[in-house]
Amino acid sequence: MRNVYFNHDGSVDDLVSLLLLLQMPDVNLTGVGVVGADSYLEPAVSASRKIIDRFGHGATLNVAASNSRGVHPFPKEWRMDAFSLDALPILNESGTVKTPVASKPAHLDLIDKVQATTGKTTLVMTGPLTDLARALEVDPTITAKIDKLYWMGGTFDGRGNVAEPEQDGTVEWNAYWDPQAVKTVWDSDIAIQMVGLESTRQVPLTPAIRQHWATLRQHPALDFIGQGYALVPPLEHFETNSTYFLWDVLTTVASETPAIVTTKEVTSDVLTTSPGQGRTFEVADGRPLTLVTQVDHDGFFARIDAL
Ligand code: AGV
Ligand code: CA
Repeated sequence: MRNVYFNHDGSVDDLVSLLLLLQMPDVNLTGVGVVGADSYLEPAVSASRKIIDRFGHGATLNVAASNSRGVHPFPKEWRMDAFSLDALPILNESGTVKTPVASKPAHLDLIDKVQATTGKTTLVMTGPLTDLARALEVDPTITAKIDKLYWMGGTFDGRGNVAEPEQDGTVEWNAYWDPQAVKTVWDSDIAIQMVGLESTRQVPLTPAIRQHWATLRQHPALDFIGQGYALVPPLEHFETNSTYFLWDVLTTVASETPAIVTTKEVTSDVLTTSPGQGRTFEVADGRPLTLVTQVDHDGFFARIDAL
């Protein structure tokens, strides 16, 4: 069993990632933190609690709400999805929510859970790195108890996904929300596996994969996945700013099933000045990390079905 602490930011693929972590037989989920970055905080926390109730196989967890604030806010239209997901009937059948909210904010909850867990903890983070950066400032000794960080964010190919003024098109959104947090985590000695846009571009949401999930909707977990991904636009005729990829789900599944990805070691740094704030780039003598480069597309989707 591997201890995993999950910190996410409430978009559809973040919440599907939570569901999948709860299905992994070799994962002992020790805690969940939620930051209202690519979501509003209240519905993202609420949906997380309901997912644990409905799909957690009796896991006794609580959900920590973050009080972190970003530098560059996500578009409101994207953040609204958490309200729809939280309202899906499949999460609201029982009419009550059992999984409690943790007493401390997410960055302090992360410290508490990592320190209280016997052995090391793997961190899976599918939003900005703010809570981890703040945790490192409060208690730098947590690094001794962190096995590895799996992070969805950044990109090394110069093709960002932030279409906003005052940036240069090279930056990924989770890094852009809080560039300094990425730098703080890069300056720590935590081992990092990074899933950036060069690999997530290989797993777009498509009408075909939606259709596949539709045929499996007699399984409640796959029904939930299909309902969730009905809220966001697929890659159909051409890629737009809103086209949805399985960014976070790839990160989460690759943390448990490494065989679905190919990786390489890179050394890198993070830009914290404008334009290009949040850009991750390769540099000799930089911070070492493991970068996911290629995805076994069919193996990845098959693993989701099997969980
Ligand atoms: O940059 C990818 C990150 C992932 O953690 N998020 C969405 C995933 O949860 C931000 C994002 C980029 N493009 C988006 C995003 C889009 N078209 N819709 C919603 N969120
Ligand atoms: Ca996310």
